[in-house]
Amino acid sequence: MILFVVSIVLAMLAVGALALVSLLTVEYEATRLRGDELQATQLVQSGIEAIAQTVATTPSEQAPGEADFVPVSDIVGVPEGGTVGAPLALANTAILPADATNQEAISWYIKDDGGTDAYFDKSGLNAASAGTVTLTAIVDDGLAQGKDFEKIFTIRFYARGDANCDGSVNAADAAAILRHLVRLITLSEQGLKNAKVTAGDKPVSAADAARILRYLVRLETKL
Ligand SMILES: [Ca+2]
Repeated sequence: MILFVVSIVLAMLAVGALALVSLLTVEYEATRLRGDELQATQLVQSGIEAIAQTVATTPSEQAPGEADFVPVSDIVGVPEGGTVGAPLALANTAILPADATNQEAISWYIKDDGGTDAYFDKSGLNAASAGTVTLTAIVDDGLAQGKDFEKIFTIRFYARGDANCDGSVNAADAAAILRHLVRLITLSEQGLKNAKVTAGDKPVSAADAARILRYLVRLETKL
């Protein structure tokens, strides 16, 4: 009987010891895993920091010379008006800023001739009749390598004889010329160009007013 009791006690002790060992093992394993997890987290964190550091210290990629590139900001000096039959030179246009990297010639295209039958020749822009011409000006690689600068311009062409620039040619234009000559009014720069309907380099005179009147009564077929 005593032996039996001892056996039971021993057995219980053994089971208890086994349970304790199992418990300790589980605890140890859990601690080890937590350690691994912590280590892994630290590794990830240091990796992120290393990448961040690399990004911060690596200069952004630039093509050679790109850092010094000065983009075109504008094209100036484009005339706003012209006279039918008189080529309008675009030679006085300029690219801004003056130190823009790309100072290549400006390419001009007729975007919309506005019914003027406008065309370019070596003298400049020509229009066969009055109206507004829309031009596109392009500087190749003006903004950056492979990126053009582009701007739209409108140029109004006036008929020859339209001294007062009102879009039609009539007796009022002849009168305006005469009034300008006696300094009652001052014709605009464009008006003076339109008013010059006689040949030669002489300034606008009464002969131009007379020619307009002759044209209006069909003594002249064209101005
Ligand atoms: Ca007029």
